[in-house]
Amino acid sequence: MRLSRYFLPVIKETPSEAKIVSHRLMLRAGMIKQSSAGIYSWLPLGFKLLRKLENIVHEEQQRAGHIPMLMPTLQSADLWRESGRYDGYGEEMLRMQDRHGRDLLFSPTAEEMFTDVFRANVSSYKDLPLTLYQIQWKFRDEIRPRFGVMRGREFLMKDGYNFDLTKEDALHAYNRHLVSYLRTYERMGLQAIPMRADSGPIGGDYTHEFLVLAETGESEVFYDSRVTDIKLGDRDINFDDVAQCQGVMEEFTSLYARTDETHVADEFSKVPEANQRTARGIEVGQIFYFGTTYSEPLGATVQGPDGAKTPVHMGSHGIGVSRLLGAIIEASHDDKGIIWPEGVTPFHCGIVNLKTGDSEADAACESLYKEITALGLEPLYDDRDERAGAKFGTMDLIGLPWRITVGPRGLKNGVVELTSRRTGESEEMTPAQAVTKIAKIYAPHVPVKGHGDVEPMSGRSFHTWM
Ligand code: P5A
Repeated sequence: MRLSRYFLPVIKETPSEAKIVSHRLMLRAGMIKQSSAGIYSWLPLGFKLLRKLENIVHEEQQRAGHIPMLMPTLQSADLWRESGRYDGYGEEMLRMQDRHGRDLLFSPTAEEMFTDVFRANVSSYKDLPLTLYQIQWKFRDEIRPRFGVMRGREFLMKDGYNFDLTKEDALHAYNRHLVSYLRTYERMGLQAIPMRADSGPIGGDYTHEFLVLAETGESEVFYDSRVTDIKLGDRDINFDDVAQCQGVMEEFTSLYARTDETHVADEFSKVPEANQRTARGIEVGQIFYFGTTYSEPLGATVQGPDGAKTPVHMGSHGIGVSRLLGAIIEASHDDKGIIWPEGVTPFHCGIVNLKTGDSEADAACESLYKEITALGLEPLYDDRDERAGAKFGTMDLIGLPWRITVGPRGLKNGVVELTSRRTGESEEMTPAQAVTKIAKIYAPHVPVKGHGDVEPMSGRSFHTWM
């Protein structure tokens, strides 16, 4: 993308309404614009990032064997009356009527809808196990929407629902989700710690929240510091392997780690004192097992091997996709702006032309642009007729992890400069060396067909399907 042809309305001033750094930076970097309280327009850069996160979530969901689909945002109140949640859900549910006076609601979650699709189409245990998911907008009329996309009223969620014959099978689905969520967050450059939590209006006894530690987090958390040493890394996971998924689950959840809702001071005191930590965290996901809470009232049954009809065991699992953008920025920024991890960056590198109009500088930038694009990567070329300082400021603000700076003086010696946004370190090299280095940096991040056994969406490589 050439910056002169993009739409990137960056803001110089610090927006006064934004209380936390991620909200400030998302406004300043031209990613979002508030439309009304807790509701945002996603400008091109924000939209591109949202799609990047969605791609990672899709890939990891499908790697774990889960099947994507899409539900409507508006749902009939009758379904929610069947489950008994319509009256109980309270004021967070946005309710409305159509012209015929029928009650509708904007989906805050979709347990009922998925259970309805299931009961209409599945009747035998032979079709199980089954996990369906979507990435779709949700609406919760939060009493205090705040911190930008962190606590929005309209927000993007990945929500998945598993249907299993037995509790045991459903607990494998629970563990499989826990492992696949860990992979998802790690690919986004985040450490999200699974913590015991409260199930709230979703219900059930088994639930874990995933928390990213950050001072600006809304949840108070208590944990054994040794949990932060456990990483999934690139170990090989077979998501059908019950014992392996359970093993990973136990490894990540056996140390004390709880949100304030489930915190027990007595138990926490048994953690060696040097390891006791109290901190704040951002909830970026939550998984539940709730058995037959929805399948029983909605009549979602299957015929078991013995011929008897039994309600299916279910769970649901959510990732706050739009909130994750805020969480990544909270975890990765400095006083100049955002620092995107390579796995999610909206453009792979910036190209800054120090002297637009200089024929040599222009030509060198053009060929860098072409060569990097030919690698299947997306550079952002600042070809505007602007001061170098303004160009650097924009690149630092929007946080591309790598910048190639091209100017007439360097070109006289045959070199350009490659700068890391994270460390600020620069290295002079030939343009060809810069291209090779960029290719090497992104080699593990370029999604190619045959990545695991995941089919790219709509037959195109994931990073271009938007
Ligand atoms: C699981 C999926 C559920 O709704 N039903 C379907 C279950 N879980 S949850 O924990 O309530 O929400 C899942 C994730 O969505 C994000 N989230 C939000 N993000 C932005 N603004 C909000 N107001 C908001 N509310 C929830 C969180 O990341 C949460 O973990």
